[in-house]
Amino acid sequence: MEIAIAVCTLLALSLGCFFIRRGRPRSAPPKAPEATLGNALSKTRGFWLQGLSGWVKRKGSDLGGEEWEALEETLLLADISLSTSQLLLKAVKEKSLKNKDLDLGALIRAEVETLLGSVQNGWSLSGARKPVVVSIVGVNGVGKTTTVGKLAAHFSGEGKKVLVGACDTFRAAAVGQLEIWAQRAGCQFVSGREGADPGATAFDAVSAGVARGMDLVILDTAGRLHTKTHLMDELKRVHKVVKKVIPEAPHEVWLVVDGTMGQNALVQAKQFHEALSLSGIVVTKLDGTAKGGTLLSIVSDLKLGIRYVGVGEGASDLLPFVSSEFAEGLLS
Ligand SMILES: Nc1nc2c(ncn2[C@@H]2O[C@H](COP(=O)(O)OP(=O)(O)O)[C@@H](O)[C@H]2O)c(=O)[nH]1
Ligand SMILES: [Mg+2]
Repeated sequence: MEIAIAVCTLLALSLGCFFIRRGRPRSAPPKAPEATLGNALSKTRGFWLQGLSGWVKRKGSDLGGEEWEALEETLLLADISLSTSQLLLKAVKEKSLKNKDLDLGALIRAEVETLLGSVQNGWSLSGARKPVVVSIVGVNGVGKTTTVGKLAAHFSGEGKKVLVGACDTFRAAAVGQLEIWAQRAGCQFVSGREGADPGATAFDAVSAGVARGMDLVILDTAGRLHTKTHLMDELKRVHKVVKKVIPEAPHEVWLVVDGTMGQNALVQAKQFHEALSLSGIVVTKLDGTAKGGTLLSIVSDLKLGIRYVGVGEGASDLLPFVSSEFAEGLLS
């Protein structure tokens, strides 16, 4: 008897659960946030607004010397170099005396935008030269191959003829990784054998780019530490070889830096720029970091434009850099 009651109770309970579940509206799977600069900066913004929370509503004209120093320290903690934070605050101080009504939050945001706008950011593929050769350089693991793949997908999607060259011939896996991106992007692909000379591969890729009438040739190079002189020399050689095909090439040399690295990204940018005379920067992994402020120092200290930012691992997670959007995303 007792067993029968227990079985009936269990049955009733499970039936009840079944109907309650069915009755409940199904919740939609969580939607990934849209790939925008503002969304990618959410962690950095949180970090900045937290650090600056005591300041943003204040007026610059009310601040004493020690308070300006404390504000400078706050900016240093937000991954801004000393020279950049001094430059920024000097301008903020001057403007706050002229515009006594404006609070520090508005003034800092305006200065961030001015500072970022002082260089040429973003990029467009102009039709005048054909093919345009872009060399992608940087240390290991920063996202070079992924960026090459995203760029190929973007410009192929615009109807441009794109060829990618796998000059990272140290590892077979690196060549294979780029080949997969090229297949997905529907673009052309040139590689050397594993262990082939990266200069020879670059030569082949650019020659094929000319012969096949490509609009854009993107060279993916092997990662190297900025401190290893012989590896930096190798990159110089790769660029020299490319000039045998097109004397002005590579037209663009972009350093990819990992946005999560903070001030170390600035150190890398300085040394790569000294060795190779960069024409622009791509900052990746901005989606997962609170260290987006580093970007300001790269622009301000090195006068290098930010071409694109990586905001995820997918093909469409590459955004052109727009200084006003960045300033708003940082401090809105
Ligand atoms: N979250 C995120 N991950 C990225 C981004 N760019 C690259 N990655 C990841 O970083 C790792 C290294 O990328 P890879 O392109 O192989 O770096 P490489 O060694 O410089 O060529 C891979 O797991 C990529 O998926 C980005 O913008 N955001
Ligand atoms: Mg790679």
